[in-house]
Amino acid sequence: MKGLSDIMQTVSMMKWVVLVSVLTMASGYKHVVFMHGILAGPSEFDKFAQQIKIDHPGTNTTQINAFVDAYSLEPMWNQVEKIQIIFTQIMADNPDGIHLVCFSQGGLVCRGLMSLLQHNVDTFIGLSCPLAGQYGDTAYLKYLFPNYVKSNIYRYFYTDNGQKWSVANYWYDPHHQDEYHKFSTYLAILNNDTHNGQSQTFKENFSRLKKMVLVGGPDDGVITPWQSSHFGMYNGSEVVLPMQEQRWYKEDSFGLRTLYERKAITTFTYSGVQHIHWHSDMDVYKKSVEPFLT
Ligand SMILES: *[C@@H]1O[C@H](CO)[C@@H](O)[C@H](O)[C@H]1NC(C)=O
Ligand SMILES: *[C@@H]1O[C@H](CO)[C@@H](O)[C@H](O)[C@H]1NC(C)=O
Ligand SMILES: *[C@@H]1O[C@H](CO)[C@@H](O)[C@H](O)[C@H]1NC(C)=O
Ligand SMILES: CC(=O)N[C@H]1CO[C@H](CO)[C@@H](O)[C@@H]1O
Repeated sequence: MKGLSDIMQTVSMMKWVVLVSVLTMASGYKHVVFMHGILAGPSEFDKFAQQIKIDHPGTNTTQINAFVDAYSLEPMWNQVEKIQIIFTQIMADNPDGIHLVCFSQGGLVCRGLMSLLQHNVDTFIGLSCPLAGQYGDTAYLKYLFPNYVKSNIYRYFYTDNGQKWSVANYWYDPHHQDEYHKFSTYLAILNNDTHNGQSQTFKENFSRLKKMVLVGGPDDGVITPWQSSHFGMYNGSEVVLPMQEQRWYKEDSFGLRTLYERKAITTFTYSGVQHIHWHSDMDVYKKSVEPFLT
């Protein structure tokens, strides 16, 4: 009798296991990939990754474990080229699409991936990413380059040697546009500010994105101008112009306008959130992350 009840118990457990697997498979939540920011690593997204598994049971997540800490200062194209190997595998495992949540510099890594690859990203969420570049005196800049300030660091950043730093690759000095055009190997290419043979392919690939969620705020303290998180940038008078007034938006140089006209872009502005808190702020998560990861 004991044997039979054991068997019955095993059978009912197996049923339960099968049921759970079916539910997991049928959950339909897409795989979520998290990309960390500068001088940091995958653990930056521990909190959101844990929470999304609770809120959306069955969600599979990957926190990209590459270019961690000091390695995050390597040139952006090096990062994109290596991370695309991990990324391509995840996309192949998830033919129905994935979601991408990126923080700070990580957002520009993600922009590179989405331009370079025939990707299947459904939703890209950028948490305070310098998407239109960076031009500001910050603690990071002071720590890394103590002999420079924002007004003169172009002299180093806009050189072949300077471009060996990730930050230099997306440095956007509104007062030194000739040098920017001449030297920027990353942002100027992605924006098609510098003519390059791949611009059409980059645009087609980027436009595959179904939804883009842009998150930032005036108390960020690092991303400068903070509106760069919404694709805004300074003009030559250091007045911030929204994306709609940027040349690359008007000419739809990389697909941003295509997305906007498709009503695929949602922006969020939060006050009181400092840069290092975006990836763990539960209010931000509840309103701007969780609802989009379906
Ligand atoms: C989660 O994703 C990884 C990477 O694509 C894959 O190797 C793993 O099998 C997935 N796990 C589940 C439960 O789907
Ligand atoms: C920057 O934009 C402001 C507001 O539109 C304008 O007044 C100013 O002339 C612009 N500066 C340059 C250099 O274009
Ligand atoms: C990129 O810029 C060049 C001019 O420099 C232009 O011919 C080309 O059409 C642009 N590409 C896109 C996708 O707008
Ligand atoms: C529309 C599209 O997917 N265009 C290109 C994206 O990038 C790949 C290279 O990974 C090209 O082969 C595609 O043609």
